[in-house]
Amino acid sequence: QPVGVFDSGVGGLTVVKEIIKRLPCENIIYIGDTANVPYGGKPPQELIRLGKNIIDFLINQGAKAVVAACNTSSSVSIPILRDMCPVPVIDVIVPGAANAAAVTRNGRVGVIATEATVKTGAYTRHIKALSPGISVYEVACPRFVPLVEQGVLEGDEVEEVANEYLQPLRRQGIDTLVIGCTHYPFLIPVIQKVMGKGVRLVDPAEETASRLRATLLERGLDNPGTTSPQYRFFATGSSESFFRVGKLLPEIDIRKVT
Ligand code: DGN
Repeated sequence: QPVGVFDSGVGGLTVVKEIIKRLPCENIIYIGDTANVPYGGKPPQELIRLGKNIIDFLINQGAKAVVAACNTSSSVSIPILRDMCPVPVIDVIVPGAANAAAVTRNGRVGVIATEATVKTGAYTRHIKALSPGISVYEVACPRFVPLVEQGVLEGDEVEEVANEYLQPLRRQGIDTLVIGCTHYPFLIPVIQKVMGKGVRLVDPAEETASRLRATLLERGLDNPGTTSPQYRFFATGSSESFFRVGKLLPEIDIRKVT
């Protein structure tokens, strides 16, 4: 049985990469909802409807666990859909918040994410639940996702946009920045350049994959025996950006997107 992973598009592949590192024997089925990307500006009811369709699809394909490799879904729809789901659902917000709370030294944490994620305040809530003294500064970066989906990952335009979004965070004196959208790790070189070396970037994908591993082990759902795991990729709309952007992650062998 595969692990099901979903995102609005190509961003969730940055989570798949970490899952493969920690769970090299698991089969994975991935769906990018490219017919509806970007999720960031959509209202909650719409995100819940889309999330439900995608989870149903993954369950029908035999998924034994679902990873919401999308911060927007994790913050908006998963809290509502999780209880209706017959298999464990792992989100990216809780792991990302835990990681950020653990690594900050000065108690000032920035979060960059989509508008929808920022609106929920989910990162602030989860970080403060772990460590109430931490100050959290969340900034929406709506232009990042379209750039990544187009495969524009460096150059003047990206730097200009990154400066516009990130300079206010620099002024807050944060020492930790949560990459709160699974598309953004593709922009890490530019983000790190603007923030400077002193700011630690936290990619929630790492802790998410660890938690998936722990959940599978706990429930006896892991698949230690497979020597050649199967990866299947689906897109609800255009699959073009999968090939173009997905190919930039050498850890993932994207041969076929249905
Ligand atoms: N990759 C998604 C996230 O982590 O929030 C959302 C991207 C989008 O569709 N705006």
